[in-house]
Amino acid sequence: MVLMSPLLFMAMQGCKPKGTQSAISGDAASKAYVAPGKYDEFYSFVSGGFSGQMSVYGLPSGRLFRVIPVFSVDPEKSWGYSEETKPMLNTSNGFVPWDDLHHIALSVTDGIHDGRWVFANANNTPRIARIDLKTFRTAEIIEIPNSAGNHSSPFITENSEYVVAGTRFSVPIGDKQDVPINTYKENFKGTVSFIGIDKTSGHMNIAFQLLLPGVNFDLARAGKGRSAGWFFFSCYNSEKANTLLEVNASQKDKDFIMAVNWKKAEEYVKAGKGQKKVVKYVHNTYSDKTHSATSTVETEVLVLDPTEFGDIVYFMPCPKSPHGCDTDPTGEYIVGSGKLAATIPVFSFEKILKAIADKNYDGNYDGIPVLKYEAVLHGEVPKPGLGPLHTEFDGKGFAYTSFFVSSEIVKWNIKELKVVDRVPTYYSIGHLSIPGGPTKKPWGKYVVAYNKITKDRYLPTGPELTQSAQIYDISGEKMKLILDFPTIGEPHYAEAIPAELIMKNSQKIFKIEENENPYAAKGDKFARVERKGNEIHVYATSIRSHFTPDNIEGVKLGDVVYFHITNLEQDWDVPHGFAIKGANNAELLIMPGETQTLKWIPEKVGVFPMYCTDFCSALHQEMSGYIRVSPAGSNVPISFHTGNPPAAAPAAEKSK
Ligand code: K7E
Ligand code: CUA
Repeated sequence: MVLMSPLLFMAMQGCKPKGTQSAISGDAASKAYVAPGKYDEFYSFVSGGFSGQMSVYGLPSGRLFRVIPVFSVDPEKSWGYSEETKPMLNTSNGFVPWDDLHHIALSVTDGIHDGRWVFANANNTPRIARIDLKTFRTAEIIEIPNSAGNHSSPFITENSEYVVAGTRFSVPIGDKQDVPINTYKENFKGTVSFIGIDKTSGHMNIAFQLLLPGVNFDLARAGKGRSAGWFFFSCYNSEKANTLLEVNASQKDKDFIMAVNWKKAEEYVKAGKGQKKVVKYVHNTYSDKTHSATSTVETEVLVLDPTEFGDIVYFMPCPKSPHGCDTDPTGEYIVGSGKLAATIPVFSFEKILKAIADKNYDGNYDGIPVLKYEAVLHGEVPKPGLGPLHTEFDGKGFAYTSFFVSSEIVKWNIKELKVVDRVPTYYSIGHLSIPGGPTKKPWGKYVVAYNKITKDRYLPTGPELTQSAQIYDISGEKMKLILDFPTIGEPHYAEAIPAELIMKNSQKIFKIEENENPYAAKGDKFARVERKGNEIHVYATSIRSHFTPDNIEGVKLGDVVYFHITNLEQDWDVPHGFAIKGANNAELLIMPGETQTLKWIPEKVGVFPMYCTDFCSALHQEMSGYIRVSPAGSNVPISFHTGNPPAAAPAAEKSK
């Protein structure tokens, strides 16, 4: 029988704070009020967890603006349903229309948000996505080979040189894949991948991977300022357990924070070091010119084994099963949040450098030097709370740590390691987010709690409840709760950025003359229907309030019909939709100047209505048409029109 410590038991359960009614004081709520027609001060990008999506809210109002499909399909926008977007969800395991999205990383220049892209991770089938903030659409997805449970990801370097992706689960790597699970200790390895980002286009490529001991990598942060050439990763399961991890990976008093000198690793890569390993992974990009995605199979990745170099990777002991690993705005302090620890250890970058220079080691772990805990420690925050998870910063010398078990946010002074304030959260907070909190220049003002448990906070909706987020004003000395707002599930990390950094670049339309989709009809006169064997290609246009063509005949059972719809509008906020009765995929939602394609395989003989699904004008209900499907072998010729029918309708046909 396995005994469990009371702390471990509570860590699993979470616990309710005393006095569950919210303590909203005075006019606090007015701080979250954004009057009708007024804009929010910040955009907040919130991970969607097991929905595979990302959602966009305004702060401080908590209003929902957009749900962006990332690793998910979305019938509203036809993401993953239209022929143009399907390749975005291609992987080495085929089409994967779901994932578990935990973390957000906004692009930065000189450590400050620049509003260009937001990156997100897929845990389950390891991938990183880049979303273009001009269009709020997923522009690129790259699969991460030699990884399993891509949790420690994506985290970004000070000038967006790299996003990193660390594997949560260690796995057998290389040719020998079919091994007994109980050979974990000899055969299982961890990796972290450094994914290069092109400065202008944002395009990603896997620059190199580090081959590492078989621990679980949990979270990470890049250094800043003086520590900008370094990366820090939290690791648990240094026990290398492969079964009943809740007990077997909680044995040691300390696990590790791993410090990586990525500038050094980069030098070795430039000098031609490392080994190219053959491995298949998929890389998908979406073009706003062709309005379609391309999926490419990559076959090679460069792997560095840090034990061959000795000066890339170091382990720092960290109590106990660390989850969050966060660097303060100066880059000097690294905060480890041991979810089973009773303190918060804070490491000093200066001391890390000194300990390395002095070779102040406490032996090694699988050939990687372990730095002495006391030598690298700035200090511990004593008795801060129970179950620390994540830390953000306000840029005024304070850190804010979330505590899952004691269900609170604790504000503490980084230099003096003193707790200065604490507020309860409802309930069991996971991540927290301060606008600019992970950057060199936090914008501050608010901290948002993303809670793991909702219980009695909202009207019940059956067994599954909405998700519970809470906004606190942090402009004064004391944190003040100003708003509860529900979110779509399940939020983990979020990042918020001043609205003007994104608004100024927001795209309104796609220029029709720049549309390079090979199936575009850039004007009514190009609208047509063509047969190629059993494929019917409908090149249609949409404009308020009709389709051209809107009457189509000559389709037969056994045909595959492709509706290529080009929206000719050139005004902001005039999408047209397209749907056809019996289609077993989704509608299309086509932005001004864009072309999208719906594949339809008719299963029945008859006449099928099609219509615009987006209320676009006073005559939106009139925006419709018909397509006729005849039996296989019928002699109905292809014909199409809008308005006046063709002069000569086939005579043989009329008598039928
Ligand atoms: Cu703490 Cu996956 Cu970032 Cu959730 S993780 S809370
Ligand atoms: Cu177009 Cu409604």
